[in-house]
Amino acid sequence: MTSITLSPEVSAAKAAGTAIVALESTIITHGMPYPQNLEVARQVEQDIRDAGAVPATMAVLDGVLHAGLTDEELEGLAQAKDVAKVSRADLAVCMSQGGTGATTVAATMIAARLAGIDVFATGGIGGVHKGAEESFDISADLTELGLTPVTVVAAGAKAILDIPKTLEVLETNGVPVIAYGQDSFPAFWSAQSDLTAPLRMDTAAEIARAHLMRAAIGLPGGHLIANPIPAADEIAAEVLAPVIAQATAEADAQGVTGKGVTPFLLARIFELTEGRSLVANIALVRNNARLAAKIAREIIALKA
Ligand code: PSU
Ligand code: MN
Repeated sequence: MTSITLSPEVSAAKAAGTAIVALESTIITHGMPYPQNLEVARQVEQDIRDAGAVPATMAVLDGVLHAGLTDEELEGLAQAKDVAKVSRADLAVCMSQGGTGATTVAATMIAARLAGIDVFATGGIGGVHKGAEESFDISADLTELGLTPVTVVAAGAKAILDIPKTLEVLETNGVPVIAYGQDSFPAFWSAQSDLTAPLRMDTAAEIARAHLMRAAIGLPGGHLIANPIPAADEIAAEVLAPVIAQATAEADAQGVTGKGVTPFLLARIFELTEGRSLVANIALVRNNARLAAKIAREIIALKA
C-alpha cells in the first residue's frame, strides 16, 4: 500500500534533486469560482516552473493521494462539483473510502511530508475565526503547522479571521511566524497590518537555514512565512471591512458552521466585491509561489 502517488513530473524532479513546491487544492475547489480557479491553478504551477522548481498540487482522486496532478486531473478537479474538503481529520477516511477530496493547508502539509517536500505555497491559511470564544472555530491548519515540518508561504491571514488570536494560537503551537521583508504581519489583501510579526527575514536563504535548523534540532512542525501582497495589487482595509462584516453576519444568520464557514465567506466576499477580491487573491498567490520556489531552491543548495 503506497501512501502517496507522485506524478511523472514530481517523480522526475525527486530523482534529479530538483526543488519542488507543494500546492493545495481546496483553494481550487472551495476558494475560487470556475473557470478562474483552473486558470489560476495552471498559472501558479507555471510560475513555479519559471522560477526553476517543480509544482506538486495535492489532491485525493478516487481514494489515491496524489502529489502532482496531470493537466486533465487538474481540470477535472476544477470543474467537479461536491468535492470534499479534506483536512487532517478526514484525509485518511477519504482515501480509505475511495473518495475524491481537495486538500486544505493542513492536509497538503501532511501530503508534502509524505512526498518529502519541504516548501508549500498558498494564498491564506485558516485561523481563529471571529467569535471563536463562542464557536470554538479554530482551523486545524494552526495545529498542523505545529506538527508537520513544512515551510508554508502565505500572504498572512484574511480579515475574516481574528488575526491577533490567530497569532496567539500559532505561538502556543510553537510555530515561527516570519514576515518577509517587513516588520508588520501582512493582512492578505493589505500588505501592512497594525500588528508586528513575531519574526522578520529578508532573504530566502535565511528562511531556508531556519527550516533546516528546526529539523536539525529535532523539532516537529513548520514555519509560516507571511509574504506581503505586492503594493500594486492591494485592496485597502477600509474597502473590505464592511464586506467582511456583511459576509460574516450572513454566515451567522444562515447558521453556517464547521468546514462550511471559510468557503461561504470566500464566496460571499467574491460576490460582494464583484470579483475585485479575486484579482488581488490571484496576484498574491503567484507572489507566494515565486518566493516558495526560491526558498525550495535554497534548501536544496544548502543540503548539497
Ligand atoms: N483562506 C483563504 N483561502 C482559502 C482557504 C483559506 O484565504 O482557500 C482554504 C485553505 O485550504 C485553508 C482552508 O486550509 O480554507 C481552511 O479551512 P478551515 O477554516 O475550515 O480550516
Ligand atoms: Mn473551521
